[in-house]
Amino acid sequence: MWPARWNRVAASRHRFVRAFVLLAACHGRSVSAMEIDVVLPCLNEAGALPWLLSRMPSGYRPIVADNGSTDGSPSIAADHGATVVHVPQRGYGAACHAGLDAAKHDVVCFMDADGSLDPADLPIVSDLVCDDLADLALGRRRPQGAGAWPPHARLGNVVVASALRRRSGVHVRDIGPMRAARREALLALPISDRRFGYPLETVVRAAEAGWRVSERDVPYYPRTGKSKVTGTVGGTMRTVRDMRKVLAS
Ligand SMILES: Nc1nc2c(ncn2[C@@H]2O[C@H](COP(=O)(O)OP(=O)(O)OP(=O)(O)O)[C@@H](O)[C@H]2O)c(=O)[nH]1
Ligand SMILES: [Mg+2]
Repeated sequence: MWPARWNRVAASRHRFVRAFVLLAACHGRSVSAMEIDVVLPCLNEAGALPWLLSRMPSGYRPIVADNGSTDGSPSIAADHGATVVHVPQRGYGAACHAGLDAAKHDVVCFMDADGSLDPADLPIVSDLVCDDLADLALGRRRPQGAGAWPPHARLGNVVVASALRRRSGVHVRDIGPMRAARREALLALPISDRRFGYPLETVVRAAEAGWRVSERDVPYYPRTGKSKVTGTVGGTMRTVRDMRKVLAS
């Protein structure tokens, strides 16, 4: 007969091993089972990629999901050690989703490839998931310096966040581009948007699935290169349209 005491010893050993694996994953140790994928949607970000990819914390594996760049972004990304996924379908969400499909590790992060976020800050967000404090962790953008986040984009974000609160009961102040979650759980969410509604739909579907959604402050810098979305009227209107569609769904 297996003494009950041994069961207790085996159970506490299991808990210790699991805690070690989670801890090591969060701090980016170099064992492959403890690595974290970082999906970087990319459309002509050649100017930002070298800095960005040199700033990945150890254990964070960049996947550049390229949306048909014409400025050499894919080869720059590969030269700087990233896995490159070529995504024929245009759209921020299409790029994010193809990167997620290519990810292998248990925890996956997302962030823009335009130099507006520092990869060194990824653990601020991913630790919430690794430590099992959240199922979906979001980085709340805190602008650093003038031009990091234009006033109309900030206002739009406040409106979307309060509409999300009313619709889904999720209390977040920003639907930001830095996110972390567990890969298999994310793949199981029915996210259909493939454009700029993708981050919002991720939060909406996560809330519907009963996920714990949390946010932490992350610094937000002026992007490298020319603004494609928030700095243009057309880009802003497209984003508003995509997000309204998600909120109405
Ligand atoms: N605009 C756009 N960005 C894409 C696309 N596919 C991938 N991306 C990438 O998605 C990320 C977010 O797009 P950004 O153009 O930075 O959008 P934004 O942050 O809302 O606005 P700006 O930085 O002001 O242009 C960047 O890393 C882009 O390179 C696409 O089809 N359109
Ligand atoms: Mg940007």
